[in-house]
Amino acid sequence: MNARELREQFPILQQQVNGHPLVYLDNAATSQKPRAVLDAVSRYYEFSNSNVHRGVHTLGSRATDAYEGARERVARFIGAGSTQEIIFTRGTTTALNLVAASYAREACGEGDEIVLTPMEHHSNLIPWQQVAKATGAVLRYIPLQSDGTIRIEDVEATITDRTKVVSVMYVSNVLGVINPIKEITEIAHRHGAVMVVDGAQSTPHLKVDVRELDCDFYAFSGHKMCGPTGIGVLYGKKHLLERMEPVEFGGEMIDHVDLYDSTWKELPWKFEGGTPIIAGAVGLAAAIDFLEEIGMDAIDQHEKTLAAYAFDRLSTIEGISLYGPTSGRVGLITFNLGDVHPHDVATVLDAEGIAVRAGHHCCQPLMRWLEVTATARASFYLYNDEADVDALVDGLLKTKEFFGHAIG
Ligand code: 7TS
Repeated sequence: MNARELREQFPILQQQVNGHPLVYLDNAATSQKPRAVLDAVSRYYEFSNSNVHRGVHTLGSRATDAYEGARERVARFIGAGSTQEIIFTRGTTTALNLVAASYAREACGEGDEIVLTPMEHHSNLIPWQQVAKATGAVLRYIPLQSDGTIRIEDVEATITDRTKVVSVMYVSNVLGVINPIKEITEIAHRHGAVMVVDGAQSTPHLKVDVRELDCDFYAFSGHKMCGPTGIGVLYGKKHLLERMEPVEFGGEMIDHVDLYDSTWKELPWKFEGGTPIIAGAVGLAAAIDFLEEIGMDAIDQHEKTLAAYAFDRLSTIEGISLYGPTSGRVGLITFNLGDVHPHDVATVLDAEGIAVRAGHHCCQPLMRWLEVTATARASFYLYNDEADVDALVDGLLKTKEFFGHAIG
């Protein structure tokens, strides 16, 4: 896999920013889109655009075929057993909220437990807080080791027969750790709980097989994996989705409507009220084609090698703090440079054309656990290479010079 060659397929990455070639290292927030995805979306609008599932006319059939074809593509990509298990959503956040509002509100009662970790993104935290408030369920947290990893003994000790839902991120957007989802799922199932996986940071980077993980629900976003914004997926096991009530009601999701009562379509459409994100689904399918042509294993390997290189190079900068484990991490590195505020770090880097993120990364409880208010983060994707890491290191050395007094 040649990252420099791949980069040529991303028009946005060809520009200069502040007089420097753009070094885009904010991929955990959103990835850039290759020409193949941009073309698929514009081709859809130029050739097939219509509403789905209702038009008898030719464009209506083309749009429906494109939309339902995208669902098949997604099902194959994550190893789902059936397209009925693939619900298109706006993204990970909407998918997790759907499980919380539909499944968990029904399944949880007073004193039942929902198990999370302190590293969760707000999108996999607040929906469960809301369920707890509404049902009287209690939130319990699997503790973290000092390097941010999870020990199976602690998972065993936290999940009990009162646990109804376990919801954990596969990959942390701050620590870069890969959580032992398969093992956690096995423990959750032993206690009769369902396992929800926040796959926002895993699906773009690792080969995912939901049946091998055996998780009950799995959520991810298209925009972090070369697809458009506004499209995401909730995978759910069919027998659970069948039991669940929709949370959005209206057009597209109904079967029969009376003045005083209505019935719903079958899976997956009962969860897709309103005109769906058709062009988004088409773009996501094109993104999956693009990723699989390169190969998820090759992408994973490339990013792990790059992360190790970045970890080594950044470690040599005096005064830098790197968060998360030293090995077994995905391609993102979260750091602070002495007492310099991460927003200042990001501003100096931006002047050099280097895009990194600074802030709490939607993980305020994890920031408290790390005893910081914010961090900077460089996150890589398939088009990044060692030259980008070198540019980052040079930029950080400049930042250090600029704020020399603040670095001990
Ligand atoms: N879960 C994780 C682990 C995430 O990293 C994100 C987004 C989400 C959920 C929410 O995804 P959305 O597509 O529904 O917004 N993470 C980040 C980030 O790290 N920086 O910006 C967005």
